[in-house]
Amino acid sequence: MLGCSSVSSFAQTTLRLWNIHGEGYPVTTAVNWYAEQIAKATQGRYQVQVFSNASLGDQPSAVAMLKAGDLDLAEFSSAPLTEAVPGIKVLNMPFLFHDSAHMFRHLDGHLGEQFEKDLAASGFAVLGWYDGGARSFYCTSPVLRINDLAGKRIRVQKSEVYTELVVALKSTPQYVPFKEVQTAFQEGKIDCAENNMPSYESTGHFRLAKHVYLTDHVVSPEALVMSTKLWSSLSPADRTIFKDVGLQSARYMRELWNKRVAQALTITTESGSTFSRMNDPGIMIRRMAPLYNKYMKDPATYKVLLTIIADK
Ligand code: BDP
Repeated sequence: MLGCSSVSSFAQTTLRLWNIHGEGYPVTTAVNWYAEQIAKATQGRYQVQVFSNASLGDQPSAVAMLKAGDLDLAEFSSAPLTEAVPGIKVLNMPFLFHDSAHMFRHLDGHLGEQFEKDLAASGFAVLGWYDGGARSFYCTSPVLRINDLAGKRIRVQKSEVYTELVVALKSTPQYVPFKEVQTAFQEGKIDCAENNMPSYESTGHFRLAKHVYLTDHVVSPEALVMSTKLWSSLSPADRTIFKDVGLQSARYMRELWNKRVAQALTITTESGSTFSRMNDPGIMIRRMAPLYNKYMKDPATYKVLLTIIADK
């Protein structure tokens, strides 16, 4: 947080917000909107400076910076958050949420409150849950059935659940920072990656890995967060402003998201990507048995899993 006295009678504080995506991506549009609205709602007492495109470092380092108080705000996917807070690991579990609507029914309710408490205890004050959509695999060679993924080097985010998921498919996980995936494809270091369709398109991965295997294996959220260090220094009135505007930005982001998914499908199809949908999800779900067994036994996750499964 940079405190600087302004020429006017009140102090102005500049906050730094980290974001991995480029201009025009739903997350970027929503956090830019957040910055504008915070300036308005606080009559300029707070200015949020948005650093997009991971210009301040990759996601795991941004998580560390936020925890250390070197960053004030960030928009993270659930993978690095689950590394920091084991209780929310279920947010990356394969085939747990059917779709974003199912996920938000939980996140906008009791479960979301519980996750927010867990995250706050680890240094992240959640201001809004954003949509991370449904993730699928895409490869440099055709994938028509699950067994075609076996033996492939698949790029994943550095996270326990994603690693286990790929190992359960008899593939090799490769940890590559998001911004380096394109080069890894170009240099032949990976055969596949997995992501939602807006990221597949916005990163240009679709030009290098044309074969999409539509599995929707993980439906997960992202979150706009503030460091709890900063949060606890705010007045109650300012906390309300930061949270309310955060919730509004999340609603805005979710609307933008749905449009962007459709747009990404059109762009990638027109450029020659091929899509094959997994015919029998049951086969992949059965492959995930080691993960379900593990997290159903883990005291940090089993209650949450049961709550979601009970309300499918
Ligand atoms: C994108 C997320 C981003 C992640 C990225 C990844 O929006 O936060 O860093 O996936 O796979 O969908 O690394």
